[in-house]
Amino acid sequence: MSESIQTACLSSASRRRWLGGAAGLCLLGGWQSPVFAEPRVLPGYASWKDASALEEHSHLALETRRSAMGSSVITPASQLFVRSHLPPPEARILSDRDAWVLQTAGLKQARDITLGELRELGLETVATVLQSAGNGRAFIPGKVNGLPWGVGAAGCVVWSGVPLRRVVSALGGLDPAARFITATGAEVLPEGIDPLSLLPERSVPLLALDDALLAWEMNGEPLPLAHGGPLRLIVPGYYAENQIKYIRRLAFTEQESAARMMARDYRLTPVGAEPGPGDAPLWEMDLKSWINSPAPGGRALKPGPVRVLGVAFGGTRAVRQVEVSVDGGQRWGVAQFSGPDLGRFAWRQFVFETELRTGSHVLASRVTDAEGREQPRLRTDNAGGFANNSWLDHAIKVQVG
Ligand SMILES: Nc1nc2c(c(=O)[nH]1)N[C@H]1C(S)=C(S)[C@@H](COP(=O)(O)O)O[C@H]1N2
Ligand SMILES: [Mo]
Repeated sequence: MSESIQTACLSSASRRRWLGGAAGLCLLGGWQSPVFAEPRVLPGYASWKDASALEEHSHLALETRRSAMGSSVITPASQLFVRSHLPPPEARILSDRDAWVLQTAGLKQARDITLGELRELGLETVATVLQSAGNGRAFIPGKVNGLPWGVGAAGCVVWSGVPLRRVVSALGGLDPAARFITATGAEVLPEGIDPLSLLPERSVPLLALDDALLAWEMNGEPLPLAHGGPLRLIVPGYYAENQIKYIRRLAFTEQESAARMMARDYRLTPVGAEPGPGDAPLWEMDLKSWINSPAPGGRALKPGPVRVLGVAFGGTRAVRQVEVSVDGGQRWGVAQFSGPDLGRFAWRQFVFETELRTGSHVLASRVTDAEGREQPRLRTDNAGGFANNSWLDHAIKVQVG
């Protein structure tokens, strides 16, 4: 663990050098504390969140604790993880939400359009899993670059906004050359560095147009700044990195963005290789499940009946079935779903009732999606430690008696 904490500290420090006093920030940012230390005062932009539900990796990286995952499908905003590469724009961008201006390009009648105008174009609501591609990295042994997220760089959220298709048709339709949807965040970039090195910009393939939204509401409330208010691109079923917060520019482009966040980062780069635009981008999420309760490494359980709870999702596909094993994956039993089905982009909560005898047990869960794909036993290693959906890596050890 300490190794990955150090790694995260270095990369975070280099990103924040422009803020001045990188080393100092590293010390102040809670880095010396063990990963599961008591929460501190949350950073200002997230001060309204429930500190007891969150683990602070840095001021710009808050993870939902496993114990706060709950069992009622939707993750409350107060407990949802946060990840940003740069400090968010100033809070005053929320003072007049309808006046927010979105620039557009790659449309026949591309023009600036306000959030107030977007609200008139249509409304759709969708529940999605918001999950960082780095979620599960903490379970990879050895040194892996990036933050050591456990299971809590993920949540299930209801978004409301305008379908992107409606925006496209209102602005005259697509430029025929368009192949990607490229979104840019509104953060203020530091001066004196190559803007492409920090530009919060990602591209997704045009086929994402079918499901994508420009959202202004999250779980029934106006979108908070921490999660991209006043307006965020939501690409259901895609890793969270593609869901650009405080979207300032929406472009239908012939090429993928040249920003480092797209060209080098968040790709499946082979271990030891130099990342580059030839590596597969982290777009659609892989299917995945994990157990939230009982908690791994907690107090010993009483022998007898145990209720195993967890979450499962299929990325862009619905969940068909979840199985649970209490013997490290030798035998599996089918779990029940415990909450409502909010559609193929949401997660399902599952419950599995079993009996455990005195001793140590390895509990695992495994999801199968509607097309019959099964969550893999092993992860596919890659340089960034991304997309870890191995059920074995996510298995937990519990003590009984
Ligand atoms: N504008 C902008 N959008 C962004 C980011 C960012 O730094 N800037 N970070 C991305 C990353 S790395 C993740 S994991 C998700 C996190 O979403 P959340 O903070 O709402 O949980 O936002 C993505 N969208
Ligand atoms: Mo992320």
